[in-house]
Amino acid sequence: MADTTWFTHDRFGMFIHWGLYSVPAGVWKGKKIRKSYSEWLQASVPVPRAEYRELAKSFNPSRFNADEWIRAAKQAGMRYFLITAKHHDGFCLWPTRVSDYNVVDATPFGRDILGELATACREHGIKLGFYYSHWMDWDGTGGDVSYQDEVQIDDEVAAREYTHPSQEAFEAYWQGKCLPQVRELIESYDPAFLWFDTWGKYSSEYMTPRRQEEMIGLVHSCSSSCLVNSRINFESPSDRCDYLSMMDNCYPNTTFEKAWETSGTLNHSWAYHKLDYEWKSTGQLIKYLVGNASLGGNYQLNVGPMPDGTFQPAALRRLREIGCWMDVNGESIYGTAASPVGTVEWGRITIRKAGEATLWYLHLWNVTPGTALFVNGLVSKVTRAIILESGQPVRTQSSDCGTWVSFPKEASGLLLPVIKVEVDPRG
Ligand code: FHN
Repeated sequence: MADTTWFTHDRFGMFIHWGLYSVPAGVWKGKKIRKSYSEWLQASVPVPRAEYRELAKSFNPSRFNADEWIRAAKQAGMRYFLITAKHHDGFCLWPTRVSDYNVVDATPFGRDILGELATACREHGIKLGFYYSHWMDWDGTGGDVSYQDEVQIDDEVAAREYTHPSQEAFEAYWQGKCLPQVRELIESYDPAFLWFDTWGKYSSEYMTPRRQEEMIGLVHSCSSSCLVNSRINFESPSDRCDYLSMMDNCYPNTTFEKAWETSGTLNHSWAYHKLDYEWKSTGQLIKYLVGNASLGGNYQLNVGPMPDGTFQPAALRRLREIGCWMDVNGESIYGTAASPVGTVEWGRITIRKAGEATLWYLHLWNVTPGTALFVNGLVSKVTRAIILESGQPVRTQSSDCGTWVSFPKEASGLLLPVIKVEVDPRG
């Protein structure tokens, strides 16, 4: 097992879904595709493989600037960055030696996207990770685990192309494409973590204990620090996974022994979908981050860049707003630990050790300004309490089973205010 200290400390990362599917962006031949995730285009229409591959000729993100992406992540308060090196369609964002179905050999763009991002991450001190679709690869090399339960296939050619592979065919893909590419990714870019993706009943059929061990063994033989997530087999992950990944947009209400994270979307689709307007509010997104942190978990917020390589204005605006909140409240997130008293009805709690003292960060979600909230279980002596954003002192009063903390009326305009309470455990 690798060391997850940095991961739990950093708490917040950016997830990117970007590839050939970003070009049609959820609309194929004038019609909105059936599946609401635009990256599922190939399966959802379904598009015969040869026709789908033609999309590579129009992938030319002339405005892509790795530095701008990583800056946007950093300014949002994110400390790590994760991108789809290869999604289910099998297309690769780096010049893999294993297949010419990649950004350098098959597109007019011809640049190593992962390489440029790795450089920008290094320069900005951001940890880099890769999403690699290991069990599902629709490129016809044997990894075509079917999605027939998810979308209806009524095209004869596509139906013939996309059926569950035999174990022999899958093994050929596994040995011939999947494992060599994972090795290549680690050897070329030295990622801090890998994010594998399975769900549903077929994951155990293909991600057998033997294959999981083979993958984890390979990762560890190439890197002693690269983390592996549990969605290598969501149904039954190996104990050797370093951290747990929840299902998409799932926010648990419990703590876990291992490091864990939720990956969530800004709107609905993971990749850019031109008809997706289901944007979550900035406040809601911050609540997901805080909620997970209060239970010892991380949050990976996804952006689907447009085909020209830029982020949508609606995405950028949210990232900037989250960044403003993190600028003043970030210490209540980074390096904090789970609430010692679980969840509370008025908000969430994170804590941090500071020498002898313990800092309690009270995230006020449902407190009327001008009233007080009760922190049940906070029985040690409070030495100081302030509104984190402004530094304004707030009054506290102890009782046998907890502490009353006042929330000043004039702070009513703050977005998701945090009160920092310093506690002397000896008191
Ligand atoms: O099918 C994928 C989906 O496209 C996306 O990549 C998400 C991210 O967690 N994972 C799968 C669905 O759970």
